[in-house]
Amino acid sequence: MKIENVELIRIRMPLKGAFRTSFGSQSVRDILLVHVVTPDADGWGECVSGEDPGYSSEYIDGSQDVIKRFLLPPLFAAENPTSANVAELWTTVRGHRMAKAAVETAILDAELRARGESLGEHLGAVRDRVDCGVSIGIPGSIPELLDQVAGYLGQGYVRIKLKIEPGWDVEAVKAVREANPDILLQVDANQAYELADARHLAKLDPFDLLLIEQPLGEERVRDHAELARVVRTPICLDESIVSAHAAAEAIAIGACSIVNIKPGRVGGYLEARRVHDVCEASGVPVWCGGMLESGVGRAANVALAALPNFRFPGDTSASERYFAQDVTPPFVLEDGTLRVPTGPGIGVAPIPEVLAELTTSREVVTP
Ligand code: NPG
Repeated sequence: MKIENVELIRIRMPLKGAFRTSFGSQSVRDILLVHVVTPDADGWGECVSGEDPGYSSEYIDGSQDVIKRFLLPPLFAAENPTSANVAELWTTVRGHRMAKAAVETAILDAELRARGESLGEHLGAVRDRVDCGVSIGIPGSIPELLDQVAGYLGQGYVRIKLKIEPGWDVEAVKAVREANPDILLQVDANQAYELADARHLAKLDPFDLLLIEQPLGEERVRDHAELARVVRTPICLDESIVSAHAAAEAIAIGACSIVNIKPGRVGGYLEARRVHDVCEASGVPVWCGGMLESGVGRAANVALAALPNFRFPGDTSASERYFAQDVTPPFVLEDGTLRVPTGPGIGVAPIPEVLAELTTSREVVTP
């Protein structure tokens, strides 16, 4: 498909409350939207890299630079760039999966809009609503945490995820579990522990957690397999799983029994589907992670989460959990679920006036 130009739009979206994790605290999202313009249709993608390289090595200014200097030129030079062949056009660009995912998604969205097919249909969605959980950052105190948990359960969220780090783990989990004996509960450490903490992490076992997510470093895949021998709570990997190949290897050595899929982290929705398939073939359930996306990224995540092997509720919360004003029409929680968009492509687009209001910079890249 011929690409006329690509707009790189930065939007500033204040979060309703600060979101603190073991790798930092965020109160505003600085989001890069990729808008691909073709003669047949426009397409949108959201780049999920953070303002700083705290979650992974990617960061938003770097992503924008890579897109402009290394990802777009081969697309403009290609005869017929499509979502199916962009990966081949980028074989000389190592890593930068979040940047690649944003551009690939915008191209895929344009293709699907041009032929009137939804992303859900394209990926193989099997349900029209997805179960939603909520991820709670590290708060100031246990009473504050309990209040937040009660508030989200009251809104209908069907699963709670607590961020943990050394010094904020067993006590917090115990308090939440005692106050809510029957809820689906899980924790996420974002790499904050060492294998030497195995016995300490095993203290979470009595609290019947669905899973513990990425307790050890991204590259410590074998150590996760060791940890899984000491801890009874199922180990889920996030940061370590950067591709379908990485998923297959981690599963093969027993490093995880559940996988969090984030399309940005693996380089796009097509690779995300391959991760899904590899896990399914191994009997490993997956769930959809979140990166505090605007409605643009959320729409595509919800479509992905409708695939059959997404067996746990995702970090796919409603727009109002994050923002006073989303850039698209808001995603609204209904009975603990979000509806999978059915319109062509990702099924939503930024509302022009809201987009204009939130925009902090706009760059048009032409062939
Ligand atoms: O609801 O989108 C959400 C947030 C879910 O906890 C969440 N995301 O490590 O998984 C994570 C974490 C994250 C947020 C990671 C922002 C990177 C950036």
